[in-house]
Amino acid sequence: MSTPSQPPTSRGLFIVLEGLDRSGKSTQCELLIQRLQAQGRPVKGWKFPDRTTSTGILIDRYLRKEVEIGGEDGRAIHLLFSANRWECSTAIEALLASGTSVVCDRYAFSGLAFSLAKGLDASYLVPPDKGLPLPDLTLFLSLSTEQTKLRGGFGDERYELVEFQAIVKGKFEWVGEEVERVHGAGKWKEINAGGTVEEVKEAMGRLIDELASREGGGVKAKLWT
Ligand code: NYM
Ligand code: MG
Repeated sequence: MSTPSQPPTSRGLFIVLEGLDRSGKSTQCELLIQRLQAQGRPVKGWKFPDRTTSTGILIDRYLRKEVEIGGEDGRAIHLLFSANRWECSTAIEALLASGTSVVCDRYAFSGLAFSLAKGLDASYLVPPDKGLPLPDLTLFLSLSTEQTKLRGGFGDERYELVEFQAIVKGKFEWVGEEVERVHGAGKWKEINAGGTVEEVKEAMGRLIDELASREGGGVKAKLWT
């Protein structure tokens, strides 16, 4: 007699939140994790740069301006940010495969937007991230430069300057178009982050519920391929 077969575990959803500094990503990641948990989905939060890994410790020191990595030329640090993602990619892939959803605070799209803002070329920046797990959905929390200024509260880390963030914002727009060009419409959604915490949470929740009802589980695919 054959044993009853187990229903196949559905793959977890891979959801990324992107946006400028101070756009409310970290708060919304937390709220999204709670929402998915309440729906009975196993879920884990992740954050890039992951400052806890070997490369992440160095990146953390770079961002806090304790060390220089390649100076004005942004290529070395770009590769390090990418290496930081690769360092975690096997663990993320394993979580997704085992049915755990992953909600990620920044990913390769920040890597691309911030390095483009330094003047580097996409043809150099994209290849290192090629083949990383592809998010099922990336939500871009969009805030005007004026609103960013009003929120203030920028820290002392590198890049936390209103002028630079304005350049990054423009680059994120291009990155979003590129995601849709390569991976199809619907993989990148912009959310107005100018509303209240509750409003942003509801707008995001609607998109995630729609995604979950459409896909059930996530879809295995690779970034930029
Ligand atoms: N950042 C983040 C990059 O420049 N490249 C990357 O690949 C990633 C993931 O690091 N200003 C920048 C964006 C942020 C900074 O992020 C640190 P956070 O979310 O403040 O820890
Ligand atoms: Mg920050």
